Amino acid sequence: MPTYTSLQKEDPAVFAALMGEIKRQKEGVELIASENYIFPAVMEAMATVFNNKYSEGYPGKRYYGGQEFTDQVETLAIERAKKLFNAGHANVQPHAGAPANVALYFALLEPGDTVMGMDLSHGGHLTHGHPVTYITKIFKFVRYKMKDVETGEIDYDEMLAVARKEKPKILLGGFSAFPRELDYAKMKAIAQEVGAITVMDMAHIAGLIAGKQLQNPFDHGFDVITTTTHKTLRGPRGGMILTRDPELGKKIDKSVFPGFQGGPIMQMVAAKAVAFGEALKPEFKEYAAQIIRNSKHLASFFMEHGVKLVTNGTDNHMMLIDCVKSWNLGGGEVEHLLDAIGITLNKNMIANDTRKPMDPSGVRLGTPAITTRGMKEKEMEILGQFMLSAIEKRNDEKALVTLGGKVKEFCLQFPVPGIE
Ligand code: DSN
Repeated sequence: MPTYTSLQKEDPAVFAALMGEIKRQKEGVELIASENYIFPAVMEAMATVFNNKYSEGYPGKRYYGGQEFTDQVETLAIERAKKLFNAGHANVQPHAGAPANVALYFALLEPGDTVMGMDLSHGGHLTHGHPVTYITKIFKFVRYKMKDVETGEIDYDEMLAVARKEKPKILLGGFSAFPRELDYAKMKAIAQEVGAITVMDMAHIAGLIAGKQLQNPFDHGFDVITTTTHKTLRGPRGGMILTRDPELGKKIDKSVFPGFQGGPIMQMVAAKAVAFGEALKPEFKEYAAQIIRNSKHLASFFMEHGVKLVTNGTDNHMMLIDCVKSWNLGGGEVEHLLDAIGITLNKNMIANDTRKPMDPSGVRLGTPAITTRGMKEKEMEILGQFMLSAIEKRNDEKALVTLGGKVKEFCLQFPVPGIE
């Protein structure tokens, strides 16, 4: 672990908060499906003097001098990203996932154009056109949904019917709360019929695609992929846009800079290069496979113990529990209860939820972070049992304190990379 000597001396208040967070991460179980522990080498790359450099433009075409090494590092990130996802073009400058998606909309659309994405209550993401986001003032968003919430099957017939009617310019795949795979080939066929560009926001599953455990949308003819780099990929917080089409690549580059962003955050670009290098190593495939094995195992454990999972299982790293059907509790209550014993997950709306976003029926959980700590199937059962015990003993404060102690003791056996 870094020593943080200067930080401790110059800013004890921030140092104290950092020490608190390190302790929290070591002693607790991280089940938020979008979170992970970054590779130690990625963390080192983030805290570097690349921060000091302005590098507007792209490698070989910058506005300021002194770019020998920023060009090197951005080129490494681009080439590794292309290799990892079998893409022809990569823009590694988006500061995060939301800016990547917004820059992409502006690259491909005119104001008033239509995007068709997954219904937000069925697992879609805020940046796919939630009414609270400003992009909905500029573009129109229409929806597709699951046909069967018991299996998670998307209603592709309805998708085709709506696409014929609405003529979207983009048919968008991707989600933040959907435990199943999309049928990319079907989506591509629908998009082709109505003349739409196919885009997949793979943020949640990027590491599972990089590790060859889930399908790559490019293999089914998708035109563009957007992603974050810090979830299953274990990279720095940031975004990326990939395509195989050189003309789309030019539009995307122009949209990211100068259309939407200013200077790239070059230490994050360096860290992305390191993360992609890690994901190209053979052992990353085994890591990605273990994430899914853990997720399926925990899902089966829950279902064997009478817990109702939305879509009755999972194909990826995450699952959604219907807390009302499982225990007659709200998702917020379950989140709060588990937080108290050191297990972190998030309340989440479920499909056709009758409750409100701040008090929904479900919780979402995922296995990327616990897999990074080295936990396997046996540990999934221990964790699942901790959760069920907490729910069973929710009115017994003393029992919960004892349980919290056991969770901490269990966690400390699995070091967090980079802060051992
Ligand atoms: N906040 C992330 C998630 O939890 O899915 C994505 O925006």
